[in-house]
Amino acid sequence: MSTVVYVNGGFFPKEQASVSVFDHGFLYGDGIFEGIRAYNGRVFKLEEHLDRLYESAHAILLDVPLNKGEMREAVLETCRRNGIHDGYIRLVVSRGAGDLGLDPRKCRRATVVIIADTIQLYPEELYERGMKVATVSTRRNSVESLNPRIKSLNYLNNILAKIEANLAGYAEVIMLNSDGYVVECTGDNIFIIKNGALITPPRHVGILEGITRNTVMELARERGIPVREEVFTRHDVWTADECFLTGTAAEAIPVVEADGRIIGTGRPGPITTELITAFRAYAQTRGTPIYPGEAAALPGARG
Ligand code: PXG
Repeated sequence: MSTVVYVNGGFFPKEQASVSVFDHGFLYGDGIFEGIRAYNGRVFKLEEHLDRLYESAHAILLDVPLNKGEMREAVLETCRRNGIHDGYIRLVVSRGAGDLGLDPRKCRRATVVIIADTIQLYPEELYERGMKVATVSTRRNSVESLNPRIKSLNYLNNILAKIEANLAGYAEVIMLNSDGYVVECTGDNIFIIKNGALITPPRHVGILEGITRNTVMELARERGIPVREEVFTRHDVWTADECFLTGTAAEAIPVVEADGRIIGTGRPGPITTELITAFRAYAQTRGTPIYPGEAAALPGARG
């Protein structure tokens, strides 16, 4: 089945799917997006992704030309037309075509693009052995200038960090905020485990409030694992019992070394392993059915 892309209400073969070069998403990174997963014929946490998208839109005064219900249906229909059961959905809303000035009021109508494709997974070996990370010198955007809670099309901050990661040979890297606290990675949230408690930075210090993050925190609480949202430093990562990252692409992935310091035993720890197992089971059985007829035959509920 060849890929078709949703653009402003129509479906186009991917070679013909295009937007204007005057779109302010292209000219200025003025817009927002979501990266969403489908597992086993269901869109994972679709409502949470739609809520975050519309909150980002509200924060940048962007009028999304579809309401949430229409957007939900457009996402599901894009999945259906591409025969997606397990895959990755990229939902983009940009400011739309305007002139060469940066004034968003010149853009008459926002552009909506939905791509549903398959996803390249990290090798399973990395989940079994754990990954090594390092801290980069590029600081995460400050809350006062471009709040990381807005999932904006302006990802240069993260890309600069990713370039540092590539140059140093790391798959993912830790970013600090301007106060020197650990906040997140280029495309993942970070967790440490200390004395049996799960700790992650609070959302006001400059993070994207990850949907995978929130799911893992909920799964931990259900299992009686204490969960705390607290600021911490690199020292706390180096001296943690366990560490892992979460994100739509990575799911939950163990970290066994940071800045050359071995974390815990140097192997994925028991709480990390328990939460990764729980997350995978949860993701396989929850979500909005793409093909309602098929879903009736599967266990689990919408949500
Ligand atoms: N922090 C940042 C900066 C992100 O970009 C996350 C945390 C995790 O959030 P979610 O809601 O996904 O748990 C992200 C998400 C990609 C890709 O292609 C990146 C993300 C999501 C999907 C795909 O690199 N980043």
